[in-house]
Order: sequence, then C-alpha cells, then structure tokens
Amino acid sequence: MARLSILEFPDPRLRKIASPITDVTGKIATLADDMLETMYAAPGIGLAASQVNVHQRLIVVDISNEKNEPVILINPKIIATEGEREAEEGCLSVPGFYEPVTRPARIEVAAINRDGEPYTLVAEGLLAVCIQHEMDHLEGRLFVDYISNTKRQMIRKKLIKQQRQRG
Ligand code: GNR
Ligand code: NI
Repeated sequence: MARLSILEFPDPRLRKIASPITDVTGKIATLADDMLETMYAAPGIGLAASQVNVHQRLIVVDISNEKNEPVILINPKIIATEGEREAEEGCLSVPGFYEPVTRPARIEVAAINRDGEPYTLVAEGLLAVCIQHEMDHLEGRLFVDYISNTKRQMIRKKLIKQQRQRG
C-alpha cells in the first residue's frame, strides 16, 4: 500500500479526460488500494484516479462512518437519473472551499469491480453526490466549474497563493 499525492486546482492535469480501462490487471487493483489508502488518510469520502495524476477511468468511494465500506468503480457509467438536489461539495483538489452544487438526486451506475466483473449500483443522498463528483473528475471537471466565475477566480487566487507559500 502506498499514499499518493493529490493534484490541486488549478493544476492543468486535473483537466485531462481519463481513458477507459481495457484490462483489470493486478496493477489496477493495486492502484485502487493505494487510492483508498490515500482517500482515508486525507481524509475524504471519494477519490478519482485523475486526482493522483493517473488518467484512467477509476474512482473509489466510502461514505460509511466506520470507513469500512470501500467501493471501487472502474469505467463507471450513469445509466439512469432521477430528480434534482442541491448539496454542499468540497474537494481534496480544492482544499478548504465548499459550495452548493445541484445534481440528479438518484442515479443508477454501471461499473466494473476490482475482479473485473460488471455490476450496477443505485445511489442517492451523499453517495450519489460523491459518485457524480468523482465521475466529473474523470471528465476533467471540478465542482468549482458549477459556481460563478468570480467565486472560482477567487478560489484560484487563494489556492495559488497557498501553494506558493508551501513551496
Ligand atoms: O472528501 C470529499 N468530500 C465531499 C463532500 C461533498 C461532496 C463531494 C465530496 S468528494 C471529496 C473528495 C474528493 O475530492 N473527491 O474527488
Ligand atoms: Ni474531488
């Protein structure tokens, strides 16, 4: 297991579109494990491979309080949505900022698990928010893309300053 470093906005690498995974190898399973370790350590409730500079379609989530319900989604695809809901979002790649985002309230997702088997998942509430947020990362999209340009520019400036101070 290894802890990976997380890219931060406005790093242009967060804008890359991830490629489908054609073969669920041991390497992919190891990457998923490393992403889970990185996510738990952060701590966060989800992580997309894009955030650790791997541009392949893999996300991990765990919204349980005990942090013992990891879900790995390879090549996730939303096959149905229902309703709309606004929820406050944050992002490990946009540390310290939280803004409301409106998304479908309920989703059905098709994906592949770490054994290479296809499955579907119905999600609502926080899990639905998190999966959609992670899937956005695979498209190079961030939650700040849903807020005003003014707010996004402000966040951008503050993060660049923070990153400069950290070196
Ligand atoms: O840890 C995270 N919390 C969170 C809270 C509300 C909506 C989405 C998220 S995902 C975020 C981790 C992250 O940045 N994943 O990409
Ligand atoms: Ni995020």
